Amino acid sequence: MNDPPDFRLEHSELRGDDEFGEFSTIDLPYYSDWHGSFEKLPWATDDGSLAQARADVAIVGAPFDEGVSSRPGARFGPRAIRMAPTTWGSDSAWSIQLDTEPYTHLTVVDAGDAPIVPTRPERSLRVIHQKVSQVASHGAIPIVLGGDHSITYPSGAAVARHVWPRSVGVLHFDAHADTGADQWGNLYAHGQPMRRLIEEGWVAGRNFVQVGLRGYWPDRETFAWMREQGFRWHTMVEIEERGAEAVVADGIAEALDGPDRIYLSVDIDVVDPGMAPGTGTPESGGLLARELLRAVRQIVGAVELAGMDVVEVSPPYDTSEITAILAHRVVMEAIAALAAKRA
Ligand SMILES: [Mn+2]
Repeated sequence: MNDPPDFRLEHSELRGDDEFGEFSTIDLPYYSDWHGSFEKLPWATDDGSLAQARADVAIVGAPFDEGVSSRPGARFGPRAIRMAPTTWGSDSAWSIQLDTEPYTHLTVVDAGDAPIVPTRPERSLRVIHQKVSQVASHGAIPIVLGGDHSITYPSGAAVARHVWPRSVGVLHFDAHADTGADQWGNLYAHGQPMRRLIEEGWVAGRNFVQVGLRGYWPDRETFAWMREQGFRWHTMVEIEERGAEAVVADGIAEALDGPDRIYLSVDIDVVDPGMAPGTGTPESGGLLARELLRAVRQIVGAVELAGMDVVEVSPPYDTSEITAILAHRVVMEAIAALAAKRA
């Protein structure tokens, strides 16, 4: 049996002894943790409470935006998504789309934020890896609220490590491929996470499927590298021509061509900036909000979900909480689709 790959950041010489427990909740930055939980769900933030909760799903915040290449602010994403307005009390939530009560069939907790502090990006990515690993080790499916897209590298690696030696396919919704070699010399910024996951061996290139690509980045060489790795991608042009549902059905089959479970990564900039303005690198001509929500139901209803993230919500650029609400509903659709399968 092969050993799981190496999570390269763990070998940094600058790594402290107990980074994860280094700061108390009170010492963490003001935008982290101790605001309201997602959907007012119970907190289960440590091993004891996670063991007791025996949750099916655990929300994890990753308030990190030191990987952005353009406009920052995604560190405020977890707080905004948790606080997005709803019209229901969480106990009585009822999915009209799926005809189910999400919290009747599923135990969901909020595991709080990974203990991230600003100015130490590599440490932040390590503690995200540790937090997602912790949640998964207690049997809960982690749903990570970003944060910029850098967090998919430590989060996806943690989920892949947890299911090892079985493997995950990745479904990645994004305007951008995020497969750049480096960003101004940084290997771990938000344009690089997918390349790190492939290079370190957490996911096979042929099971890495991207949906919604458009615009002018990355460049031709990067797409050539993706082709060499066996990546499959579906551009917005293809979605315009074939429709989102048919494209997503192909994506599911490609991601599961080998692996038996899925890591779903949703960059909110896959949606048109008109419906998701609060993001750092908007790209015109994206999905409709309803197409993304339908895709999440389609995917989670059809596959075994091993982990998920929703990233790149940048509240300083948001208007009327439009983007935070959409990200919140993306999470709700996943929870409701998991519940509908249980019902
Ligand atoms: Mn992205």
